[in-house]
Amino acid sequence: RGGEITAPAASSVEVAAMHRAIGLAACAAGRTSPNPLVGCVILGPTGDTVGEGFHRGAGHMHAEVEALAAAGVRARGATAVVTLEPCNHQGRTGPCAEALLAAGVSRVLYAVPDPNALASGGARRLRDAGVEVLGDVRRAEAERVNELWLTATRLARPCVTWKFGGSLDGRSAAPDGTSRWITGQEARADVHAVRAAHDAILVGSGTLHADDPHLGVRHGHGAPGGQQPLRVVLDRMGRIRRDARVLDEAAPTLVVVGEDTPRPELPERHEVLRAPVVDGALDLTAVTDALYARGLRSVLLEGGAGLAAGFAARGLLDRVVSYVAPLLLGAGAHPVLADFGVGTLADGLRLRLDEVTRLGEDVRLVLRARPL
Ligand code: AOF
Ligand code: ZN
Repeated sequence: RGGEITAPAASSVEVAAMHRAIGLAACAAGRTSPNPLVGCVILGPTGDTVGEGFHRGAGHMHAEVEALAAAGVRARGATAVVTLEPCNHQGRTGPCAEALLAAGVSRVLYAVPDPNALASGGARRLRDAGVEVLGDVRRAEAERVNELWLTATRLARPCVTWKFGGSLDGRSAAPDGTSRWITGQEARADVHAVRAAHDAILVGSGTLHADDPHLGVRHGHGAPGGQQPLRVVLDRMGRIRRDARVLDEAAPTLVVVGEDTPRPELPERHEVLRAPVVDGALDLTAVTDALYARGLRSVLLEGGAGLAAGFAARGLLDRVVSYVAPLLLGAGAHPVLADFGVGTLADGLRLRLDEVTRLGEDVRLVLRARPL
């Protein structure tokens, strides 16, 4: 980094503007995939806000362009505060680095460097043109808002969150299979909000046959204007029943079968995807790769115990959302997670605790596999 202007540290007004920009970014939560949530505030010379904007969804203006449009000529000599490094590429829209330069912005603060190799490089471009550029402003807070997108973009596969409800001793059903209800009403309602934040909800055929789940987001829980997540069923043998609830009209469903499996007959609007089979089971890495290629950036894995173990064994679990009920069922009951090859303590999948929330008599834990 030779030759460029050293940018003075962020002022308290600028830090507050970044906080505001992160709030703006979150306005479009659940609506921007496969794009990130991005917010932008333009500050005039006296620290007054002269423009604001956020990214409303793929194909819409980038946050910087929306904020620049609001600022008009007041962007000249101004400071742009943006939650993601401005892009440097021609994608669905033009490069924001050029838009900032053309508007005459003289200082740019951003929170998170863009991990998307196609779009990154905006900071460099702006510095080279003589703009003061400062990164990592309120970075941890901004990373949190975009956690699913950032994880997906960094790993080049969807961010996978395993959600389960269980007893205090890690059981999802009694020995006779009864499981309604282990967690209380508040926890069950909360699941709909968690689903709404994801691009896809995924289950295996075991769960499908045992519970015949619908997997929809109940009205009132999704973001306004948000779409129903894509429902994905891993059905190695193609045995899904035509009258399964997951094949209703609420939203399209994707049924993933083995490449050697006869094609199941599905009602119109639902789709079949063929995936490679390894050791008799669907190749989960190939499945997640295919979902990423379709533009899905976040997957909520809802069961069952064997499928979750398959994801864990392949290093495909990024986050866990767990609803723990004050109930003991004992070792005869069904475990929430099947064996995934852990023989010794050091092989266990150690998670980092992110959130603990009481929901009625239950506790929701949010954990992640890697630091943010
Ligand atoms: C956004 N909104 O406000 C910013 C983004 O295909 P495009 O043109 O929409 O570009 C998407 C990429 O642009 C995205 O993956 C990210 O790397 C970068 N910045 N994207 O959707 C924004 N600033
Ligand atoms: Zn951009």
